[in-house]
Amino acid sequence: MLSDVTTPQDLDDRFRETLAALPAAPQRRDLADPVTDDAPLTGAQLLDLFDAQVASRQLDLAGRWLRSFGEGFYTIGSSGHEGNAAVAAALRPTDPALLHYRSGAFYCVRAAQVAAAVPASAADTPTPAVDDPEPAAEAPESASDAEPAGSATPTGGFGGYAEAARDVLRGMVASSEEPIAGGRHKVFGRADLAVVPTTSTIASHLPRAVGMGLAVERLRRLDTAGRRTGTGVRVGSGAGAAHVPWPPDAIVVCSFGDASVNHASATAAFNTAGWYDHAGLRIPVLFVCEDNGLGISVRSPEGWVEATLRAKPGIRYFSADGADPLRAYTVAREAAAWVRRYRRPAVLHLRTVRLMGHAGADAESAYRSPAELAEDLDRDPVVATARLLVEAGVATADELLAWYDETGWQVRRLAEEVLGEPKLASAADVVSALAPRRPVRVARAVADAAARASGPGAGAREEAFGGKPPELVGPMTLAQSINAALADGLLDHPQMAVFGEDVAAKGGVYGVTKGLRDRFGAARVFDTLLDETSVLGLGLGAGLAGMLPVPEIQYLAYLHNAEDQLRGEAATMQFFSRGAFRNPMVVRVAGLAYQEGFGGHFHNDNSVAVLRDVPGLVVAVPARPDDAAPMLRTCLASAAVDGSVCVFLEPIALYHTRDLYADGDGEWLAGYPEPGSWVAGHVPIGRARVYRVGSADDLTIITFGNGVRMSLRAAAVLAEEGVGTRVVDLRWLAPLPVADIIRESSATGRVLVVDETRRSGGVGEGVIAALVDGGYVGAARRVAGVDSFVPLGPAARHVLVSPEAITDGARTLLAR
Ligand SMILES: Cc1ncc(C[n+]2csc(CCOP(=O)(O)OP(=O)(O)O)c2C)c(N)n1
Repeated sequence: MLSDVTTPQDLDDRFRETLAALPAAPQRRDLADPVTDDAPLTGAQLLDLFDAQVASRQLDLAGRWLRSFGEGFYTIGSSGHEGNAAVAAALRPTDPALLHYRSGAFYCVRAAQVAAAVPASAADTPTPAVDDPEPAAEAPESASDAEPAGSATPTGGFGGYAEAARDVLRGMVASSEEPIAGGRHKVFGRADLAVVPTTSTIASHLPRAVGMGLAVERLRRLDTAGRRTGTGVRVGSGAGAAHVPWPPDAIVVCSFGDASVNHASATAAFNTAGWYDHAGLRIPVLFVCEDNGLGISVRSPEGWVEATLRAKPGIRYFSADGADPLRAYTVAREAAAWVRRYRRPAVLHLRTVRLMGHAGADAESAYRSPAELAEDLDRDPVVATARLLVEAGVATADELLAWYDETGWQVRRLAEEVLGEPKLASAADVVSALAPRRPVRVARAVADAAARASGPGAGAREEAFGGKPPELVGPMTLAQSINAALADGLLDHPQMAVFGEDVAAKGGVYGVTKGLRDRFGAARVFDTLLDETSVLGLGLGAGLAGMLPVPEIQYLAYLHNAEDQLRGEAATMQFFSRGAFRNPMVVRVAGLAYQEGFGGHFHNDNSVAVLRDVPGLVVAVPARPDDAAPMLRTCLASAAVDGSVCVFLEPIALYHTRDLYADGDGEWLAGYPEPGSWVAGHVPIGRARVYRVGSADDLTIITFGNGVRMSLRAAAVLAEEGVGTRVVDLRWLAPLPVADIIRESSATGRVLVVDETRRSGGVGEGVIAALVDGGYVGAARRVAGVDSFVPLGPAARHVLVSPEAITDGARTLLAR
């Protein structure tokens, strides 16, 4: 009897009752024959899809069972969505997939495909969609119309799914042996399956999928000289070479729910895919919307999902009912073939139901009627596949039920096995995968880059700089130095690309990227559309595909509306994949205040709190031109070597600053180091710079960014009063140079923290905390920005740290 909540028992009972009542077919059908006369699948292939669906269903039931005695920690399941098995079967196992948490059957099929290493099938025949429109662009010649693909070919019963089931169960019990996240989260992911883990944040993986599509296509086009290795492709040579993990004609697939369609990240991704398509760029992404009509308890208004998905410019719409496996397979195959052939984005709208609620603790009765729940049960896709198999004479109901029970038994046996496996045992275990740091290798990479720049790459370098390398140009500003270092980076890393709003044609709002497009071409230096979520998403996907992305966020204030792409996506990739996947990137951000006479808060934003607490993120703030170039080199090397995600926060107000103490002194300019001195001038992550003024014995000022220049000026005033100061430029806000902070503070016993960010949540809080934690026992004070947004015009001075506040703070400290 159905209760007003669909329980695992209800689902199981209904399955048995329905199957038991199915009339037997008059005769058996040969497994090698199509299921019906015009079916795209043989009996064996459909049986195999059924097996994957049953495995997924039994995993959901096992998840609830594990939870019931406190051994399982995750009950969001795929029940009702098992139609997605047909989508997996329509793709190649080498197509990178970013999966919704309800794509369990997809995952099972993919794992079985790879386990069986199926050689060939009908799954990917080149036929374009039946109602294929005229292609708007050339169909790429190498779209491998006759390539083999994974399929629903039988994989040998549950054995084909045992590995997938074990993976999923390990995720549920948070086993440290889970293959991708190692117990850090329950995700679908495995590098050998080309399944990239996604987070639980709705739709946040979609901008990345678009970025992957862009990168896959771009690298396919670069792969002109047949430089393939294995299933992937190697592009470039030397240290900058990228191993692209997917074949050149791969397409990217990402799945998500119907409510997710409305999320800003999703709309950003659809828009960006459409925008590029409109502009003639190819993005081979298949969006799969698994539409169960609900987002937890909120209904998608009738017809809305179809209306909105159909209306996405540049994205071709396909739809199918997940409870009709043959049709779902046919349409998924058409959609995949269309994307693969034309390298253009499409969306597959897969109608599903949701069985057993949103998750284990969800009491559906609060918002759904018993009649509605019963209707969903009638559309159970696993029952639908079983019905088809029985009606076609492929199997009897008894055989399917026996198989269902056998699978259930095997899944629970595996569950019992894995629940005894070790969990992550310590904080060190948990963070071990977060963000590897190998400073010696990074230093070596910088040395190698220097050797190339002065050796084999010297000619290309000279040419790229128009015959005059930057070290011969004379003293440079911060902006010029960053520009030259970007050029050196582009020369040394063939996979590096610089992109963002206005970076190419204009060369950046402040001219920092000026001339780079002319020198390195529009494929490597390009303008993006105006959407920071997508700018970062492009970086995320490009990094994953083997590129070295250097996206620019035009102003710090505008990073905040896209911040999840950095925090939730970029910074977690190694954490949730134990380094199997990485998204190296160096995000350049123009920021901080003190732009005299320009803008208010939005162009003078001084909030970095949101970056400082992102685990593993590197945050660099170069204050001087002679730090900017080596720090940028370090960030690029660290991204290449360790997959680091770096934010390179550039103080706008210092971009074009020339003088330090007096007009015309040119003391804020610096020459660009020639490659021969890059090793000696290497700046490791987390090392500060110390300026000694006078005796340097009386006071330590700890600061960064604009504070460095103001503090040096203040130190000069104090020197006239006989006070010796050491000014410590942190250079790195994350990780903070703790050892340098403690050492330089202890040397004087008096510390003034000059923090241009806000008093609350600002950098100074971290410095003071580091002093306390490090056992510093001297005096300390802090001057910091007021807890306010920065107002327009001269009023800004009321809330920002001033040179006077620094000297006043210093005198108060010295008077103690
Ligand atoms: C950005 C974000 N906001 C809220 C949530 C909480 N949440 C988890 S699942 C969910 C509903 C998603 O519905 P849908 O996209 O239709 O997928 P379904 O669960 O129905 O398959 C919500 C709101 C989240 N995970 N991420």
